Amino acid sequence: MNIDIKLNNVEKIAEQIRKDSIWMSTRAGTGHLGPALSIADIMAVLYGRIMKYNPKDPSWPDRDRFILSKGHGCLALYSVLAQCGYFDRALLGEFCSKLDTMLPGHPERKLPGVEANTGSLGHGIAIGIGMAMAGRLANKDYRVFVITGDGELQEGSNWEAAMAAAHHKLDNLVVIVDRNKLQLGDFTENISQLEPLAKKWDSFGWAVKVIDGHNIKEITDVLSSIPLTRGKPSAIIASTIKSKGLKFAENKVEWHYKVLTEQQYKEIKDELSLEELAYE
Ligand SMILES: Cc1ncc(C[n+]2csc(CCOP(=O)(O)OP(=O)(O)O)c2C)c(N)n1
Repeated sequence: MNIDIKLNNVEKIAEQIRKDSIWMSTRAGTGHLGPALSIADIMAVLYGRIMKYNPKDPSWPDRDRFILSKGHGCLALYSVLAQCGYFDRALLGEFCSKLDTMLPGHPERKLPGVEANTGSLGHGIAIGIGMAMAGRLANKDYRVFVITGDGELQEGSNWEAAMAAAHHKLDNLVVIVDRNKLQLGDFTENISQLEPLAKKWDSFGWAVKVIDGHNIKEITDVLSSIPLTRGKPSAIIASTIKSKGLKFAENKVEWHYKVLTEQQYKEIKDELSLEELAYE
């Protein structure tokens, strides 16, 4: 089936990702909220404007593939998949609700629309390489999009994968680095320096672009011009703010794995037009 679905209001998709992520994590009393909020705008553009997919046929062979390598940011993925119609929105209420939930704290392929089980950091690019090579072998023109964290890039496996992708000239592979400059317990540059990050990707043979990861136009422009260079994989370093949209949590390390109290939720509920926190 050749269906190319486009949600039409990308700003609204991003806003809904933020609302759903706050709602799901507060309701469950757990989850990685800050890491989901930093990628909301990128996810909205990918699913609203760029990728081709068919929620009615999640395994459609010609679909573009998406891998959330920083699997802990899955609140954003769950929201956007629900918005696309991969499953009923009511399922969002099951986030981390029981052991065998379809929406655990890290994404699993049992949920329609999830292409890879992730959460153990450092594997998404290598999985993406496999998909990109399979596409080429099958003469398909689908693209593979991978979002990694910046702290995640401290895993050596990423650089082994980066070398392989360039060697195989995989210009159907796109890595988007969520450059929010924070990792689990500190700023990345205090733990293990990543800069000059763009030069690193360039020296590994990738075409590189640095963008503002919250500017819908910039994100759209760069993702509309893939491959950035023919014969090279593309690396997009998206400058973002961890917890973007939740003012008091923005750029604060402790919001890596912190959620709102019910009281805090009530206080911001009207300002952000959030849903009631219903528990049934
Ligand atoms: C292999 C592995 N080591 C450690 C962890 C624990 N862990 C979860 S999130 C995280 C920090 C990730 O930081 P970053 O990639 O910058 O993502 P951000 O949360 O800032 O979006 C760590 C170390 C993990 N999930 N996998």
